[in-house]
Amino acid sequence: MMSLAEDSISRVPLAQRDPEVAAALKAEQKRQQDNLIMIASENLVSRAVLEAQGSVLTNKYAEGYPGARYYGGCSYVDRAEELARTRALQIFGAEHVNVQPHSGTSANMAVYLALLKPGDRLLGMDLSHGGHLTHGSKVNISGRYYDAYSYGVDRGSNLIDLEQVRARALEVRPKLVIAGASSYPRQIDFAGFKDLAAEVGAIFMVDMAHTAGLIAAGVHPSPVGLADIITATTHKTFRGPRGGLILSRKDYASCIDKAVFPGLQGGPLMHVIAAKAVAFKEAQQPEFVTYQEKVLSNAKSLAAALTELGFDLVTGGTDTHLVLVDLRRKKISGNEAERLFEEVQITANKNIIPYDPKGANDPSGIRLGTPTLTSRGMGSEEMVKIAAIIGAAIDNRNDRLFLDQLKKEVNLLTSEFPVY
Ligand code: DSN
Repeated sequence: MMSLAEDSISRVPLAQRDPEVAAALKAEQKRQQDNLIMIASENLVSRAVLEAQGSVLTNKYAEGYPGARYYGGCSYVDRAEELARTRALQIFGAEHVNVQPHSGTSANMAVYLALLKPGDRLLGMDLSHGGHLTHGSKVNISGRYYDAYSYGVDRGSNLIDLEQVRARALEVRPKLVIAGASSYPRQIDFAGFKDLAAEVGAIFMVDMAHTAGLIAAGVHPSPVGLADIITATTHKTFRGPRGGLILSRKDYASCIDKAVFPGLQGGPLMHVIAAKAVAFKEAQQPEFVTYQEKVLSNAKSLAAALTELGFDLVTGGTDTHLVLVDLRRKKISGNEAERLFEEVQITANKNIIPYDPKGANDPSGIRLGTPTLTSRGMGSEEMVKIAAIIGAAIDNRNDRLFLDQLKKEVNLLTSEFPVY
């Protein structure tokens, strides 16, 4: 291998320059091909998105915003960011967008920095009921720097009961009310949330990280026009590069932009912003709507097939891209199920269920999502097959030979639907 000194701007390909990292990348690509990826927050990006993200824009510093940067040489990255902003606004119909947050967490932190002072009160969905770490969990900065309170789901139905949320809001009197979740399989009544936030004089924020793609395609209700501020990620249902964004009304534009930069972040990841622009263009194509419709219909097929096999689903089903399975009736824990699925090459994550008698380290549920499988072109027929494999794996978890047979069935399915 040539030394860096001999070849400081290396033209040597990765496999030669760093065989160890190259091997890890190759193995990961094979893992993505060989496994049925059912992590609800993951997806597969297009080649075009990969290309933009792996581009020379990674070399550029561009602190500031298009037309007002703190560095020279920004004309082309300005173009990429303007394309991303214009397309995002067209897609969601919002008044303002900031496409610089490095992640959903950064987006949420920027909103809190913009709107709250340390110690101010916020009200978000309980993490153990399907909320998110950044919505006020005590182990997160959102629950440590702010006075965070939570609402949960109804004990009987496991649904968000707006009357209960309203009662909690009246009791807590928060400055910020957050709607949005990471393992809630149902639609959220954004209009109802808006009303209760208004009643207590709170700012209303929606974190639509999980459902952004569905919302962009118009197959899920949009919070735009209802929420004051909306945060999202671009890599879940949206199927773009890993990153975040913030939509807001015009009157919040300046404080949000100042909170993202210079408040929270320095130089934006311009290669990721270019890849976001590409993903936004993809989201403007008619095929994107067809794709998101299929994400939903696949989740419904999966839910129906699992129910048929005797699985309990939290809330009894889904209207989104995910199902949350309560495994207690199958006498297997979330950890055991996650490990068992891995043996047959299904990738999923253990998940706490509302009112879980067990803790987050070995919870009673598993979360299954359809975005990645749908990106591979799988449909309802495959969802039924996958549900059957899941059911058979759990029922025969101690039968090594049987599990090997199931793995072969998975191999057959994955080979029929190539990833890249
Ligand atoms: N960790 C993500 C998820 O899996 O839902 C949310 O940030």
